[in-house]
Amino acid sequence: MSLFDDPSHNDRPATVLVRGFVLHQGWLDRPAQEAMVADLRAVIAAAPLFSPVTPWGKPMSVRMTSAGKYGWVSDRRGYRYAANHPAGTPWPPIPESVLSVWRDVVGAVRLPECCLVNFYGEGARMGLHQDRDEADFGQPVLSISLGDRARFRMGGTERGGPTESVWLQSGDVMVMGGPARLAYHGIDRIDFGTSDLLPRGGRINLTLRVVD
Ligand code: MD6
Ligand code: FE
Repeated sequence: MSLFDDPSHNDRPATVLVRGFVLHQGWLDRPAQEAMVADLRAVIAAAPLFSPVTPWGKPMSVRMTSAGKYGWVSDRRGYRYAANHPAGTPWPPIPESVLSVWRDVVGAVRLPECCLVNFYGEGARMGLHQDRDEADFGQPVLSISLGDRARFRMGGTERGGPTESVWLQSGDVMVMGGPARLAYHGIDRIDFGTSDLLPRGGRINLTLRVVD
């Protein structure tokens, strides 16, 4: 285990570059994380978490919802961006606390149109995938981690190539852009109960994307 990779090391460096992924460790302090969780509770009240299935009918272990112009959904009809929650209602707006991270980190002209909210309970994981349902791969994807730490695996743009992994902890912000924009990535596992941010444990990951 390297210095950068040790979750118990209390002198974590602020920014780490791994395979083109830019990881800002500890970007959000505890009060900012708590404020964001409160905003996300309001999002989830308006657009409840649901359990997606893959196009092949396999249930995913994460529960999801979204905020913004589009939400990301998966069901028997496939993966896609949709203007409405499966219940038929529009997605709530992306909270200002979340947009401000995008402004501060990406500093871009365009704002994200989708904030995907993934909830990982005990045992949940996410298989290696590419984020490639967006129109402009020049726009980065930004992710925010809240709650229990998770093992994030990163590869290259070809499936089956070499990979590396890092721990993502509560308050960490990751940017996937440039040559890494189409890299394979996923969550091997979460270390359930390693954070007390969420009262019943688990992990929330937000991914922010420009879609159109
Ligand atoms: C997760 N993250 O951290 C899953 N995608 O739970 C992603 O799938 C992801 O962290 C694009 C960019 C950054 C990410
Ligand atoms: Fe992804």
